[in-house]
Parts: sequence; structure tokens; C-alpha cells
Amino acid sequence: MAKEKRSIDDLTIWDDAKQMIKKAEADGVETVWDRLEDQTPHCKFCEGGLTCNKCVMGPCRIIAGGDKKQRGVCGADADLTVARNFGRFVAAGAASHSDHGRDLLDTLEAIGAGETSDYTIRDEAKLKRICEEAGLNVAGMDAKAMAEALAERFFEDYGCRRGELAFLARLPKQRTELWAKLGITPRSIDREVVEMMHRTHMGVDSDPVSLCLHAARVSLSDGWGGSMVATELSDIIFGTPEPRQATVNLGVIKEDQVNILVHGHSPIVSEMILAAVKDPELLAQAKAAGASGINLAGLCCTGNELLMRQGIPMAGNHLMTELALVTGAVEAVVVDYQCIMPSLVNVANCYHTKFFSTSDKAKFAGAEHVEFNYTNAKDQAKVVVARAVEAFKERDKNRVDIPGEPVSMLTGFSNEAILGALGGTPDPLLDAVKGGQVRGAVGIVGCNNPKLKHDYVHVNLAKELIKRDVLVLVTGCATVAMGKAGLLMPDAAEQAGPGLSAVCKSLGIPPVLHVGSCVDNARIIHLCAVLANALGVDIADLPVAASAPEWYSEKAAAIGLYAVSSGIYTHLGLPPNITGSEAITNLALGGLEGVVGAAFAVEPDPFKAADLIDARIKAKRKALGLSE
Ligand code: XCC
Ligand code: SF4
Repeated sequence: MAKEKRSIDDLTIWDDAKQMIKKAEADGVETVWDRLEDQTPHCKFCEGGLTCNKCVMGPCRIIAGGDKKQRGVCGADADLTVARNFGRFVAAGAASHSDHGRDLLDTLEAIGAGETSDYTIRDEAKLKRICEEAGLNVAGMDAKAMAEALAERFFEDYGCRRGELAFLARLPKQRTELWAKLGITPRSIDREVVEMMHRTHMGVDSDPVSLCLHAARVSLSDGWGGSMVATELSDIIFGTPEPRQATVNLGVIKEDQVNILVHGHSPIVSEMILAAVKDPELLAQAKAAGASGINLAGLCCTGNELLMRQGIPMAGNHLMTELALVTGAVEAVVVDYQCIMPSLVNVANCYHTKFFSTSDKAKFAGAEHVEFNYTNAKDQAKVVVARAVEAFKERDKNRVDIPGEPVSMLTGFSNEAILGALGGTPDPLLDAVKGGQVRGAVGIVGCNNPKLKHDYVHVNLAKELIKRDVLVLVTGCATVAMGKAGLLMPDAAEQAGPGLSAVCKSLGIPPVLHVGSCVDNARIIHLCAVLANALGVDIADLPVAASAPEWYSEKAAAIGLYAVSSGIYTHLGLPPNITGSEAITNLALGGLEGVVGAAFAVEPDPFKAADLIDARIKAKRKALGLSE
């Protein structure tokens, strides 16, 4: 079958991206879109979740519904095969967030034990608050002692704790009672992931529904466990975000400076690179090399971490990562882990760009590995920045093309900042919701996926929702889309409906609020719990929804599932690989509603998706007795 080549206008909505896709072609650089074309059409069995390679009696492919090959060699049918695959998919996503959280926890412990001087406590008040929330008596303790006590408490949440995760206390009672009834209360963070690996071994949990319920439990151990720990500890160690100005798009790369991009997820590395680019000695070296300075910019979620807390500019999201290097003006890309396409090493090699990996968990063939840990991070960061300065001398000016001008945006809307702006209580927001000025709120989160036109669904869905007086909170790669579209500036209130517009203008905030990275989706579910508790209702009763319009990652599946399991209706732009099982697809798209009070919707068209979400918000408002 001849494949139809997509035109460049079908790949992305952005001019900076289109220019760089053309340059990549001219420079002989292969991109994610080229490889997607090579891989299309995809295997139908895999797309439906109907392949299994969990043992060597197989691998098996299951033809659902036919009279032959309905079962794998062990006897697993389509429903079980899909459930096992999806269970492991979610477990991998949850493990990624939670293992990222563990690195913050190790760092907190090292601070407490006095084993690091590179990292400190920047928000002692929050440290104290979280300690108290976790039930620790920290009266009279100094920051170090509190750090040690809190680390110990959270290590229990990761390990063999017999009680409950500390943050489950944040939830409305209705929700925790429902989870207990369903047997999906997350016990410890690592345990649920390990148990999923166990359950999905041949001949263990062979009931598709039971597996799906455990997938929910795994996801909850991420949302109310690992991700929440990652977020709160990042705030404690690096500071709780406050609203600030920043800029976004490839135009943030500067022609006359040494450009360093940080990519990945953990602030542990990127914060140290930030400290190093301010080092007077390194700045002097940059000047001596002919640069006017050292410019740091972010990609993906570690970019979000620096953006939220430090206002560091954001060069791009997932699908912009290769294109950022194609500018030919990047001296170094420094990565930690997750969402770093292995292809980036090759793209870097096409230019003078140095590629540094920093985590023993994430080495990249062909890259230079400079390992960071809490005893050496500051020094290692200086090593990396010095190498970038050296690389500036090798830059080929004739191959440099930086498209676009930076776009301004506001960032830094932590829950503390949002509640602070409201005078310390959620009441003004609840009043606006009750009065119908703000009809509801939607978290638009997640990735890019080259199968969908880059950022098209993100931007159009957000515009449709704010028009309908729905406040949007944004995290992850969706942030860059909103920023580039100008939706993260207060003047975007002009594009909102009359109610939301008036609220935004009175508070001086944009109608789309940047609340962080992907682990920071924990901020969104926490805020939902705060609002539900204030109203005395369950999260499932709130006029809220979530959406991952352009998701690709296992982590996004975990996020989607913890949102739904927490009672939040969740839209996806494309389905996970579960469509080979009618039973599980129906459970995801409807049946879950009767179990956890929310379900998924799949819709690639942003305008239709906005209608679906709008209908949900209407129904929830009505059930609460709120008028439109
Ligand atoms: Fe990765 Fe978090 Fe997705 Fe972006 S949004 S592609 S997961 S970087 Ni998290
Ligand atoms: Fe085949 Fe069953 Fe083995 Fe999977 S676990 S590969 S379905 S025999």
C-alpha cells in the first residue's frame, strides 16, 4: 500500500518548527516524523494490545473474535492479554514518576544527614508544613533534623509501610472510603509496581477486571505517592514557585551566547547547571571564547521545573527537542532521564553540539557521561558548562538559523501561589464557581505525539474551554503550546468568556495557568481535593476534568488513570493500545464511571473534545445545584 506523505503543514502548527523541519531535511538530519513515516502502518496486533511476549512458550498474537488463534499458548484470551499489557504499561509510567521522586528523597536525606553542601533547603516553612501534614512532631527541630525526619517518613511510603501513604490524608473521606471498598487504596509506592509485575507473570492474576483495578491502584501510588513526593520535595529543596515572567519558543536560543539546553525531568541536575552558568569564572571563559554570555534554556519537564521556580526560558516541548539542536546554535544538551529521544545523540553529532548524560539510570550510547550525585553535582555542572564554552569555538556560523522571537508568558502558579492570590483560602474561587463566572476547571497535561499535528489539539482545546468560562491549568509539554499561543499572558483574558475574563482581569492572571511539570499534576489533584473538602463533596462531584490531548508516554497513562481513579473525567486525544479488547475498552470509556465515578473519553478533534468536556461540566454543575 502506497503511503501518503504528510505535508509539513500537517505536522505542526508552528513556524519555528516548520523552518527547522526544512533545515533538518537540508542538513540531512532525520527527525521523529521521518521515523514515524517509516513505521506506519503500525502492527494491528500491537496497536490493539493483542501481542504477548511475557514468556517463551510465545510470543503470541491473539485474533479477537475470529475462530482461530483466540488464545495464546497459555490460554490467555484477548481481554486478559490487553489487561496484562496495559497493567505493565501503567506500572512503567508510575515507576518513572516515583523513581524520579526517590531521587529527591535521597537528596533530602543527604541534606538532613549533612552529606551534601550542594543542595540545601530553600523553603523551610514548607518543609515544616509537610512534616506536620505527615504527622511528624517537629517542634524545636532545625531544618536538617526536619529533613531527616521527613525523609525517613517518605522512605516508609516507598517501602514496606504497613499503614497508608502520608498524602492520602489530603483526600475527601468519600474517596478514601470508596478506594477501601474497591480494594485499591495504594499501600506503598514501590510495592504496587512490583505487585503489578508479579500479577502479570503467566499464570498469576488472570481476571482482566482484577488486573485493571490493580492498575488503578498502581496509578494512585504514583499520583498520591511518588509524583506528590517529587513535587513537594522539589519545592522544599529548590523553592515553592511564585508567579513570574518568562519566555518561550526556539527564539530563546541566543546567537551571540553559549547555549546550553537542559532536558529530562529532575531539577536535581538542571538546578546545578543553572548555578554553574552564573559562575564568574565560566562567564569570563565564555567571553574569552567570543560569546557575550552563557544562555540556559529548558526542554520538556526539567525545563518546566526551571521555568516554574526560576523563570528560565523554555526552548520547546517533546517534538521540538530535535529541532532545537537543528538551529546549529546549541553548544550542549544536558539530560537526566525520561522522554529524551535516543536520536538526539545523532542529531547532536550532526552539529558541534555536545550531549551529556548525567544519571547512572539513563546512559545514552554515543554520549558523554558525566555522573551527577549530591556530593559532586556543583563541580560536575561546572565541568559540563566549561565543555559547552569550549564547544562554542567549534560552532559553524554558516549553519546557524534561530527562528522566531521569544514569546512572553507567566509561570509559577503553585497551589500556594494560587491560594495566596485568593487571600489564602479557596473561597473566592469557589464563589466564582458557584456564581458561574468560572464554570469549572480543566487540567490540560502531557506530551506531544507525532501522530497528531503538533500542538494543534492543545491550543485549540484550551481556546475553546476558556471561551466557555472554563479555567485551564497546564503542565508538561502542553505548557509550551499554550505559551507560544500567548495563552499564558494576562491579556489572553480577552479570549475568555465574559465570566472568566472578568475574574482573570480582577486578579491580573491569565485564563490558562502554568502549574508545572508532569509530576506537578499532583498539584492539580491536590487542589481538587482542597476544593472538594471545602465544599464537603467528593472529587467526582466537582465540575472539573482532565485532558491529555497529545499524549504518548507510559507516564501519561499512569496520570490519566490516577485522575480517573481520583474521580476526574479524563479526555485523551488518542487511545492507549487496548482497543483489541471490547470489554476493557468499554470499561475505560464508560464502565469505570460506575466504579470510580469517572471514565475516559477519546477524541482527537479539539472542538468535539471541548463539547464532551463542557457537557461533563454542565452535568456536574447541575448535580451540585449550580446554575449556568
Ligand atoms: Fe515527556 Fe514530561 Fe510527556 Fe513531555 S509531557 S513528553 S511525559 S516531558 Ni510529561
Ligand atoms: Fe503466549 Fe501466554 Fe506466554 Fe503470553 S504468557 S507469550 S500469551 S503463552
